[in-house]
Amino acid sequence: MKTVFSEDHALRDAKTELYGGELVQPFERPSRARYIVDRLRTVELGPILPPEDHGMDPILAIHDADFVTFLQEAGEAWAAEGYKGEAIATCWPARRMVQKCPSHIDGKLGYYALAAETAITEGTWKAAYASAQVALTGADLVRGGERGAFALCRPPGHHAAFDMFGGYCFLNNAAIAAQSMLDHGAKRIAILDVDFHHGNGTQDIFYTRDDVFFASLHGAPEEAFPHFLGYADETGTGAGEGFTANYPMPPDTPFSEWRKALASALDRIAKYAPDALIVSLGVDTFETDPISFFKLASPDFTTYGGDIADLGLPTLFVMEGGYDIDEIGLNTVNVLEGFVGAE
Ligand code: 5XA
Ligand code: ZN
Repeated sequence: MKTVFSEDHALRDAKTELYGGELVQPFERPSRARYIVDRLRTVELGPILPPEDHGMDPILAIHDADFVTFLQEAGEAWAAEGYKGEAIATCWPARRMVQKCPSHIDGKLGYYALAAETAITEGTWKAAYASAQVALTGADLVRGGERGAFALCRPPGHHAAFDMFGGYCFLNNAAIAAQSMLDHGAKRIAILDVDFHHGNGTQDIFYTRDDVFFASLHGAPEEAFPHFLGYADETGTGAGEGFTANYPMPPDTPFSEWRKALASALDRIAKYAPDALIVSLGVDTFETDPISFFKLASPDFTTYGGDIADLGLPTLFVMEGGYDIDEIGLNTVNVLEGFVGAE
């Protein structure tokens, strides 16, 4: 299986994350990608290719133009203010307040942020742009006839909505790849989100549409980030009614239960009969992930990679979360090896 990867991911190197009331080293850090690349090389999964530049159009096909401009300018605007730390949102247009974007960088951050853990830094835009190009190049590979491809995206994307960033995400790589496939002739695309966290951004982007089926397996929102989306009764609206499927699960969910939810999601996807499948691949479902609460063990990742392959669809894996640095390479590549082994 081919992997697409950009060294520009390392430009996303925030020093702080607001976690438990402290500023800590971000869980989403450059070494995550290095561990995955090392494992890809160890098992010789296939060539690792650089992305091709598709420009801004595919990004603007998914995201609000003013939001994208904000992402491009926020690092500089923050520095110009003379603040000492990294750009973190501290106020929001909460209930019964005006939903209008202010001109001050503090107001802009609050307007576009869905959470406060994610600092914007000088290199963030370039890394996010490269990450989107990685996903687009992966989509090209699958369109070109590859049975499976891996877009090693960093920063991740599934929390990024039409006009919101947060949860370590800035541009929604999976959504951008899906739209690109549709724009190149696909009629229907399915996105399966197996990250521990609900893919609120992806759901938001496609919630009213019937040309993308979105299924997410995740920690129940009562207990887990992003907390305000991902309930089972969210099923789409308007033309999109019935094209979103959510599988929230409680703390300590073991693989046996998780796999039942996966089987149900795969069954729904098979009935949808998409032209291709995009997997938002997060391995923070791992039993010792530091910020999650499912109980998958390393061999389980291989098993479910095989389950996904059994669908028989052209499949693009897009990297999302996973923070047990020691095991992230093993678990991620186990999914891909499980997929390849079952083809
Ligand atoms: O998939 N999303 C993540 O792994 C980020 C979670 C951020 C929690 N504050
Ligand atoms: Zn996650």
